[in-house]
Amino acid sequence: MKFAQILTVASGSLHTALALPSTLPRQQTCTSPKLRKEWSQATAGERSSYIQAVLCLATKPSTLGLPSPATVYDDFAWAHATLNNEIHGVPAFLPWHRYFVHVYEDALHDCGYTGNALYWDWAADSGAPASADVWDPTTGFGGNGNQTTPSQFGTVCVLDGPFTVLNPVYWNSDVRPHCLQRSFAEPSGDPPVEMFGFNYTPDIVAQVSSETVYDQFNNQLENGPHAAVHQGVAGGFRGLGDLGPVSSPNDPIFFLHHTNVDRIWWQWQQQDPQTRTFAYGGSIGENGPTADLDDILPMQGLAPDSVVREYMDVNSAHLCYTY
Ligand SMILES: *[C@@H]1O[C@H](CO)[C@@H](O)[C@H](O)[C@H]1NC(C)=O
Ligand SMILES: [Cu+2]
Repeated sequence: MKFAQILTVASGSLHTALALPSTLPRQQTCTSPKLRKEWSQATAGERSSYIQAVLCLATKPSTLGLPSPATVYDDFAWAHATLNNEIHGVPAFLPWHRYFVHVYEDALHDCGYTGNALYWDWAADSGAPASADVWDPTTGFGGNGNQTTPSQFGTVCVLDGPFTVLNPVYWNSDVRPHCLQRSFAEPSGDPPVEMFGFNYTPDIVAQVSSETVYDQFNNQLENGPHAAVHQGVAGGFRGLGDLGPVSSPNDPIFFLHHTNVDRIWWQWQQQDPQTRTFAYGGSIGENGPTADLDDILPMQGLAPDSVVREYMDVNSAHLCYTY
């Protein structure tokens, strides 16, 4: 089933996919990789420029031809939502999201940001995630949504910070404009920890990273700590925040979260670069075909479709970054 869907996409976009042939020799090499920093390690100027660029995305009309009032900001949520089955629960989860973060970084550059993608090291903040620097109302992304509201769609609006002005258009792939929604999960467990912090501790990241087989590692990272952060930010009892549904790029924290997921994959690759840089495989869906480095990574027109192989090595000329 999933293979059929992927084939449909592949045949529709064969020409764009071939625009990045993996067999041609590279013209350039990666001599000075760009450093991706943790949010709190970025300078005040970088953080503020990053936030301004995010706001700028929401002022540009959609480049995917989505109907007004959709903006470039919405293009990312829409592309992610419509590709849901091809990019989650599959081996391509990690390389697809690596490509997606890279495309977003380019979009921020088009909006005046000169720094690199930044990440939120949620494991470091897992003891008290709601107090993390990233939620700061003046230097960060603002905090929790309004938790005194009735539990209905669109009521848990973020109350402070730079993103209260946003009006994301999509919820899943439906047109349902709303203010940015967050609903931090209430403290639970013993001792109680908010936002399911106990599910993305440094110990859990270390345990996931001890998996030696790519497919097992990819699965455990996606379904374990990656999913827990989505639920922790969005899954409080007052209602679902924007980081919950498949339109999750609606919450700008998505990209800091996924850059951190990418960093954990990079660290795993670095443990044995010879073997692991191109370590890939597993089946596409239950009893599906075997995943291959030549599988298509569709990008819905945000950027040319590519292939998995192009997004395995961060030292490639077109990625060229480090953590
Ligand atoms: C939060 O929601 C409540 C109930 O809907 C509302 O009365 C209040 O004004 C909201 N708070 C803010 C700061 O918007
Ligand atoms: Cu995703």
